[in-house]
Amino acid sequence: MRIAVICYPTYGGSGAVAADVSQRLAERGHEVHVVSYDRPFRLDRQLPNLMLHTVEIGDYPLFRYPPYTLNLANKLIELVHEHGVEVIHSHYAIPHAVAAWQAAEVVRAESGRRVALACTLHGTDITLVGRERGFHALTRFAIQRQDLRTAPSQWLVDETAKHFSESRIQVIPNAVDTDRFRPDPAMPWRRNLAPADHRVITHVSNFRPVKRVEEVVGAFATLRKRMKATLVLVGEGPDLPKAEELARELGVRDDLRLLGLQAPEPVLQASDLFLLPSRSESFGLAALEAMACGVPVLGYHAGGLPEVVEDGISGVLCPEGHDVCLGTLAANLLLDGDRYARMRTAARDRALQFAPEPVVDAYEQALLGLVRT
Ligand code: GMT
Repeated sequence: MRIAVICYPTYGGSGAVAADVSQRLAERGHEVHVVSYDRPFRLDRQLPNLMLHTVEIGDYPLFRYPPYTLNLANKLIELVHEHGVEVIHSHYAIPHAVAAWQAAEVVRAESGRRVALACTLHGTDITLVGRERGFHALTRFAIQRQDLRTAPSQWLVDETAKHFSESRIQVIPNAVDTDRFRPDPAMPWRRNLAPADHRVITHVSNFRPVKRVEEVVGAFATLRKRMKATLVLVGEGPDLPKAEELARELGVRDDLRLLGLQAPEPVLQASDLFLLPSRSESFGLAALEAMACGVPVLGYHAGGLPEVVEDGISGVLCPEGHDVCLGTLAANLLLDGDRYARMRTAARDRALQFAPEPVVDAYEQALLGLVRT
């Protein structure tokens, strides 16, 4: 199969999934053309049949806002003509699904050739951005015009049905590379993250409002009253200054470590707990990566997280918005050594159920089904 994969290159779940699936499909012999405006952060394999095409962006002075979607559609048309691309797979609907549809229409009108369209809905394209009035009508149209739609959780399928009148969506969960994300008893980073008598509580994200960083800090401050602990934040984003400000207000600034952009594995391997208090996380790839390292996750009964974290077994879920509950139950867990040890094992076991091979099988079969029809 010859496939073009469109994704965002920036730190975030959709780019990570797109890069991982692209590389694994290429390893299986498919010709994969990744299309983005920069190199996706996890696209690090060199394979002769895996190509990256960056989209050149028009900068004519007349354009106050460069028309990226048009440049992207144009690039896709070129790829179909030059490489015989048979399927365009958009990761994140906006604007990728629209550009893919435009390209397919142009190719069909000019050469009568049919290019199949697939789109993986990831989260905020459905729950937030796609629902904005300025995007909704076109996003709904483009999603409905795809030949295949996938989403990482049943929860996101239901949200799409509710807000975009589209329910023909296959659930294909996120996967985690359990060799790369694995417990490391040596914990080489532990010493540098926090004093030896502290517990290490971690949150990894792009610090957008949807991540509720204030509730990460709130939960940590509750826990901190019961034990010595350090809150380690990995990543960058608009709400990161809020975290620092609130930590200062709550008197825990000295126990906050901001690591910026880092590969998360060594931090997770040195962590005791992972906090993810989003209200509308479609899946929670960051949580799955923590679990693969043997780190129990604390979050809410909200979004797709309960499809990943089993409450009381591989993590703990609180009612939505109750960060005091998160902090209290986190402290209770850490103070109960036996239960905590069982939960570490269960977190890793749960993550093993999201191994890459079956997930890539599901993508491969679904995409091949489009080419064969
Ligand atoms: O930042 C991104 O790349 C996309 C982001 C989003 O805003 O939709 O992440 C989503 O996609 C991931 C991979 O499928 C999921 O694991 C995340 O839960 C999801 N994020 C949200 O739904 C907030």
